[in-house]
Amino acid sequence: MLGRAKLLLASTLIAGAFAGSAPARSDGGLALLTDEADSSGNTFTSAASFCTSGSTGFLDPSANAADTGGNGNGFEANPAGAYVDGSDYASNVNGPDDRHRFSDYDVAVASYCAVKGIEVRLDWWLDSMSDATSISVELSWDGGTTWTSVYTDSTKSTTEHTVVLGGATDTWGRSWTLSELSNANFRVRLTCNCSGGGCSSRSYYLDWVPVDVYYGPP
Ligand SMILES: [Ca+2]
Ligand SMILES: [Ca+2]
Ligand SMILES: [Ca+2]
Repeated sequence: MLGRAKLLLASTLIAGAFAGSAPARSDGGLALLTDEADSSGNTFTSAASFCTSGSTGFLDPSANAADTGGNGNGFEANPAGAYVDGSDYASNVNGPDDRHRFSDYDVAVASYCAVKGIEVRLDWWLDSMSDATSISVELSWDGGTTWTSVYTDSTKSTTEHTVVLGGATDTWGRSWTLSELSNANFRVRLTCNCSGGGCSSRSYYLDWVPVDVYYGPP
C-alpha cells in the first residue's frame, strides 16, 4: 500500500505541474512555465516562444511640443486637446508648414516580444476645402534627432475624418527595439502641408493622435 500511496502522490504532483495556463510553444510542444528564460540548463524552449502576438490598442500621448516650420508654433491653440478622442481639439490656425510633436505614449510591450508594426491614427479636419492640403506623419526613435519615412493623409474634409497610417505589419521602414518606443525616445511628428493660392489662411484641427503598437515572437 505504501508503494501505491507514493504512486498516487507522484501522479498528483505531476497533474499539478501541468495545471494552470501553460502556453503553447511555437513548435507545438507544451511549456510548463510562463516566463522561463532560455538557458543552458533548459532544453525545452526559449523565451521567445512565450510571446503571444497582439497589439497595445490605441495609446494616448501625454506630452507635446511645437517643432520648427511655418509659423514655428505648430498646433498653437490647445495642443493637449489631441491627447484623447473627442472632447476638445488642437488648432493650427493659418498654419501651412507648421509641425508639431506628440510623445509619452507609455508603450508597454513584454521584453520577450518584438515590434511587428506601428499605426498612427489621425482624427482631423480643415477650415476649407480650398488648396491641396494634407497632414504628414513621421516617427522618431531617438527623441527627435532622426525620423522615419513619411506617411501622408491627403483626404480633405471640413468635418472630422479618421485615417490610420502604417499598419500591423508596417514598421515604417526600420526595425525597432522596445527601448526606442520609450517616452524618452519615441516621437510622432505631424506636418501640415498646403499648396495653392489660399494657403496662408488654411487652418488645421486635430482631435486625436494615438499610436497602436503590434508585437509578436521575435
Ligand atoms: Ca475623434
Ligand atoms: Ca500654428
Ligand atoms: Ca480630442
